[in-house]
Amino acid sequence: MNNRRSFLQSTLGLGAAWLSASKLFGETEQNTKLHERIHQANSGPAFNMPVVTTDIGDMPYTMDGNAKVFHLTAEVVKQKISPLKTIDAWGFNGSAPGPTIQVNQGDHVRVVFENRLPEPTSIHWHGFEDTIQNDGQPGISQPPVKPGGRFVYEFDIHQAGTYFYHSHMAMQEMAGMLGAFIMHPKEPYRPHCDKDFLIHLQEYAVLPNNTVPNTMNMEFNWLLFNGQAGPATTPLIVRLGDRVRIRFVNLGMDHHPMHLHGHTFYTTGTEGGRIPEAGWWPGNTVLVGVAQARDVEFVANNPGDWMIHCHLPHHMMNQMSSQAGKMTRTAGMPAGGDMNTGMGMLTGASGAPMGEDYGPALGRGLGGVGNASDTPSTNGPLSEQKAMAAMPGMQHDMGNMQMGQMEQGDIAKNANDVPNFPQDAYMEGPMMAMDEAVERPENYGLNPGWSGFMQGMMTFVRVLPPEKYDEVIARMKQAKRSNDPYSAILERA
Ligand SMILES: [Cu+2]
Repeated sequence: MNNRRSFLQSTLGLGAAWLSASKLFGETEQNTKLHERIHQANSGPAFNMPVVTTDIGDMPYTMDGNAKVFHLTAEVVKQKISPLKTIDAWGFNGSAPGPTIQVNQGDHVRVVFENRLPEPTSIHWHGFEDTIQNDGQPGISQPPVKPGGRFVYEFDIHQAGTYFYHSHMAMQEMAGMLGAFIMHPKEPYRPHCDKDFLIHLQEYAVLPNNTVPNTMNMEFNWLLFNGQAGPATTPLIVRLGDRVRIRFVNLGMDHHPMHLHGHTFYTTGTEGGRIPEAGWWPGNTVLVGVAQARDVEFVANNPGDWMIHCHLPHHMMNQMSSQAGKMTRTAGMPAGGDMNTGMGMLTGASGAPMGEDYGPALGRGLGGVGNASDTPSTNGPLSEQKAMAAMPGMQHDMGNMQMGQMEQGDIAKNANDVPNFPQDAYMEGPMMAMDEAVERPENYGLNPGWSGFMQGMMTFVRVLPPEKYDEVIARMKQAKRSNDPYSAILERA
């Protein structure tokens, strides 16, 4: 709009606000209101709100002279990604993704990196305009950092925006070795945001009876925000009227169209930093491609518990794939196979995932409901009882699940005669609810049973009226969590 305004101002001598310009150009009233909302909120003194990375938190630093010193350690981490699943990921400082580093434009930053993994690695600083010596390409710009080794990276920060750090070795990256690096601008953006959140988009392929992500697999069954699969993701808590920024970061294998309910946002930044205001574009879905960041901003003016999620249907589920073969009926993936076997491409070879002895069972059973060939797979059961019987691993872990009952009338009497039944009947609903298992202050007051309908890359933006907001914030403070990712907001509340 700035270009158009200055064009009008210089050629027509109009000193008027762009609002009158929009009338001149006959834009719709709805568009005008939208622009007012996004451009006018928070006209007071601007400041940089610290970024909140839910479920992950920040990396602490110490000062050495004028240098901010961070200690970044690559290591194996045991991470609970859902009440039903704990995995062995490779991450940093105890989590995967690693904690978020936050610095200011103009800072001098030193990162002391230590490798506690059993193989060489190095850290790439994604998007940094710095010297080649600090770029972290193993074997090219620096020697690989051996197990037990260290390497010191040193930066003068002159950029501003959403940047990343990650291993520059592909499989390590897929094992969880990634994190965010926020450079706050010297001159705060206007209008400033009251809340600034960061969400890492990540996917893992982990077999039902296994804890180790298969970094070669191209089919993913765990879809995560900040290392958690819905409903274990922590909602973004905002006060009605807040101006909110969300920074989506994608260092995975798939692209993710991120969709927000109930609001229109503007895309205001990329992995290359801030977009000039005239270039912001509106939407409710933004595609976050691999290696990209998308910063979106909106005024949270519509109260409610609004979903924010990846819109790829398979990314709105957990364990949606049996991967290959009847994994629920075997002790797990045969170990020690060659690469082709491991990729699940072979048919016919004894022991291969798609071999005769396993039978084809990708996805749901296709043999017609109720006939003998429709053997239980993770998403092809015929009844709730059979669904549970077909998932011994889940049953085993199900102590905390509420297992609400399906009600009479939930399933039509002739359901088994209907082509394509079941779709979501035994995958989403009260029997999948685990409100208690994922209880936390941020979930206070959600619709009971909500968790039965939330899976994969999903959480809420909870736009709360003042009293409800204060109640939730009070509960978050009471929880007194150490290294609380929300501390920047709690300190200001
Ligand atoms: Cu997705």
